[in-house]
Parts: sequence; C-alpha cells; structure tokens
Amino acid sequence: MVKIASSDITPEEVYLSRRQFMKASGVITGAFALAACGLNITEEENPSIGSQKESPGVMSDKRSDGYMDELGDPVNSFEEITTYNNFYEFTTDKQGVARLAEDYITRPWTIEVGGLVRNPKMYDIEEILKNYPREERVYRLRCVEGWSMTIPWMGFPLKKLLSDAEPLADAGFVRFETIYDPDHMPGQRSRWYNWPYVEGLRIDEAMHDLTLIATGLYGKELLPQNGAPLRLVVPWKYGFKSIKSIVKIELVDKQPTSLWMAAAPNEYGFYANVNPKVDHPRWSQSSERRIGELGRRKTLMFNGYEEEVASLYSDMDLSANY
Ligand SMILES: Nc1nc2c(c(=O)[nH]1)N[C@H]1C(S)=C(S)[C@@H](COP(=O)(O)O)O[C@H]1N2
Ligand SMILES: [Mo]
Repeated sequence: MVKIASSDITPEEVYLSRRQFMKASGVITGAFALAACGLNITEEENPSIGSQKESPGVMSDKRSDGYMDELGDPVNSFEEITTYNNFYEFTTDKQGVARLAEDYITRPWTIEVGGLVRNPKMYDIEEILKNYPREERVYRLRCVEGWSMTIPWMGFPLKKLLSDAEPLADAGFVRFETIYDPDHMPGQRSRWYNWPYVEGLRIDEAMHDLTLIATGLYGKELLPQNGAPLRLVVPWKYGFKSIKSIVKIELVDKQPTSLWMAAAPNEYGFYANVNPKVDHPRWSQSSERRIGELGRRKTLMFNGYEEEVASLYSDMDLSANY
C-alpha cells in the first residue's frame, strides 16, 4: 500500500521562478522533489535531486499569435509542453522526464487491439500512422495537481480504431496499458506503483469524438516524454487518464482498475472528470495555474468541454463518481 504524504501539490511558483533562472543561466539546478499525481515517493527513489543540463537548441519558445484553442487560450510553447511532464515510468520529477526519456526507443512498436471485439489485431505503429490520417486538435490539459496547458495535438479519434475492431455487445469498457520496460524506464523499478500503467474509459467515453489517440504535437512526431509513439488524450478528464506509450487496448465487460485507483482509491476514481466543485481530498480543484501564466484561472466544468460531454453523465452523481 502506498504511503500518502501530507505534502502540498506542485509549487508552480517555484517552477516559474526556476524558468526565469533557466533562461538566465541555461542550466537547471537544485532540489525539486514533487508529488506529481499527489503521491509522494521516498527521496532515494526520486532522482530529482541534483543538477542537469537543459536540452539544447531544437525547441522554440515562441507562442505564435493566433495559435489558440476554441476559448481563445494561446497554445503553450513547444518547450513548455516537452520539458514539464508527468511520466512516472521515468521519474516523478516533471522537469527530469525529458532528459531521462530522450533516448527511449519507440520503433519498432506494436499495439494490440483485442478483448471483446470481432476483429482483434496486432498493429505495427507504421500501419496505424498510415491508416488513420492525422488531424490537429488544440486541447486544454488539466492535471489533477492543479496546473494546466494548452496543447496542439496531432492525432485521430479513438473511435476510428475501435470501430475497425468492431466491439461486441458486452464490451462496456476500454482498458489501456502502457509498455512495461523496467530496463529502460527507471521509474518502473519503483515498487510504489502497480506497473504497468493502466487506464480505462467507458465505451461511450471512448467513442466520443473528442477522445483522441495522439501521435504528434506541434505538427511533429511525439517525443518520448509526451508518450511516443501514441497516447490517449481525453481533454475533459484529469491528465492522468491520458495514458502514454500504449501497447494494448482491450475491450472488456467490467470497469478496469487504473494504476491510480489501485494506488489511492479515495483520491483517484475511475471517472476523473475535471470538476471545480469536487475537491481532491487534499486540495481544492476550483482553480488552476496555466503553465506560462501568472496567477490562477478558474477551473471549468469538464475542463470547458461541458457542452460536448455533459450528456454522458446526465444520470450520474458526479461527486460520488469522482
Ligand atoms: N504511462 C503514463 N501515462 C501518463 C502518466 C504517467 O505517469 N505514465 N502521467 C499522466 C499525467 S498525471 C498527466 S498530467 C499527463 C501529462 O502529459 P504530458 O506530460 O504530455 O503533458 O500524462 C498522463 N499519462
Ligand atoms: Mo496529471
């Protein structure tokens, strides 16, 4: 069982001031241990203490004018999106993921689509990229910890892949699994979590047009830290539902138990819909800090996608089904 520390959520103020410092010096230094999804691990398991070099060159830190989501929020920079990540398979240090993941090899890559379907299939990633044309979707991502970004994803609706698999009548849920590769993912050697990372959706959530399989962002292929070569994006739910580096998609008849439900069932439920009125047991969810901005914003019901998704939950008590 996981020990819950009483530590606070991410101190984004520290992050922001660190960014100024990074800009000035080009180097990230200092201790910066975080409780990324609200659970603390021990210091010895958290290699975030120490100094590391900022990735050089390739990243543009420009927000181009007019590049925004449907609410008028500007997209976050490529640098912000690729250097501030939650990916516990590598480390719980959000600013350490990019460096630890940079050599992670995502080719060849096989994705199994199976379970309660008429057409189970093993896909090679190249086949998926070829079969499912990519579109750009600019979505807000709201982490359960209280920070958010706007990200221009490239991808295709999950429903296309599921429709091709032809779910059977008793397939009520979809279960997703991340690759298990402790030899190359140091975080998976931590016994605090029940690896591999697992997530799940109800079938109607999975078939919703907003639910995306992302294979890129900013018009480029995904980098390992963002879940290459393909990850889920469910923009109305807390970020932890958007599982990275998927190797298995399974149609099942029972509600899957996610890694976070197993770790802390009282804190992380199956639904995890963004809801400013339902607080996390240890912090309020009524506001959030958009990375790159000062101050806080109000958190929007269903992360601003209420019109699109509220009908999925019309008969549910959202505080009981958190
Ligand atoms: N496999 C896996 N998927 C994951 C995570 C993780 O640790 N492992 N973290 C989740 C959390 S808590 C968030 S907020 C988002 C962050 O996605 P990003 O780093 O691309 O912004 O990924 C989610 N998907
Ligand atoms: Mo998150």
